[in-house]
Amino acid sequence: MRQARKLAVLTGAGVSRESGIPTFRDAQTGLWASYDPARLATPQGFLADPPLVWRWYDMRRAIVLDAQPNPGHLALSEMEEMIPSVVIITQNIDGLHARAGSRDIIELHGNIARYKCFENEHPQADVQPGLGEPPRCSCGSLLRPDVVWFGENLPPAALERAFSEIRSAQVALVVGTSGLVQPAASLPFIARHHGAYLVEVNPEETATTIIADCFLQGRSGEILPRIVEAMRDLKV
Ligand code: BV8
Repeated sequence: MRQARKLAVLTGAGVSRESGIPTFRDAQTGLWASYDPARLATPQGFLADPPLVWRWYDMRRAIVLDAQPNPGHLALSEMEEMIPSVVIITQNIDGLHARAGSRDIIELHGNIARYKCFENEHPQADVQPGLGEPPRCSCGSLLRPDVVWFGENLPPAALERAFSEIRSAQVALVVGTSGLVQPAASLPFIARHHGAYLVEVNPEETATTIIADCFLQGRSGEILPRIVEAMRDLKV
């Protein structure tokens, strides 16, 4: 990593776990325990019950806005001082990489703090919290969170840039993702195919571990700062 010109980092929900944001694998709790995220996070789920899905995102947004970047996010930001080019490709919608100071971030699945309308994707800035149901855009369409739902295409520019950056990275660091959701999950394979050294950080083995050159088993909030320390100690 110390010699890399470009480091590409792919992050999933696990990197925000130590900020108190549950991952998709974590069981839903409280009044949401009986709902399946994979069904709520779909256009069909939203159209079937707009107030329900709107309230689900309100609840998640409150957790996100209350959360702080953890040492894992901060370590990724510090790597920008030691490696000429660091690009963060994230599946997360919580905005914590930006709040940790990372400067080059590709949000593959959007951002829970942004809104757009369902029919025409008109962006909508200030939406009153706690409405209990989606307000309407000036065009009449229901507002929704500006995130990518299952069955929806990723923003083409973001996906194209992610493929391009991962192809030209000397090192790819895959942190906190189960590697199950496509097309993000194909990025580590593309990195490997283009000769990148693949490092994975996760407390558990995942679908990516089998192709990793180096699997650092543990929590990202503990391992990523140790990688930064090791890089600082290296006199290169
Ligand atoms: C697409 C935003 C083309 C919303 C998310 C049938 C019909 C339609 C589509 C499909 C289909 N079959 C397959 C598909 C494709 C589908 C897909 O991949 N499905 C999977 C489930 C099989 N993908 C899509 O639909 C994508 N679009 O393909 O468009 C298309 C169009 C039409 C029809 C077909 C194809 C869109 C996918 C994006 C969905 N939106 N999020 C929201 O958040 O509400 S995905 C959401 O779940 C997250 O963003 C994230 O990407 C994913 C969860 O993955 P992870 O981030 O990896 O989190 P996870 O909980 O899984 O794992 C956490 C990891 O952290 C674990 O490994 C754990 O060990 C680790 N961990 C825990 N603690 C720590 C830790 N790691 C480090 N430190 C710790 N402390």
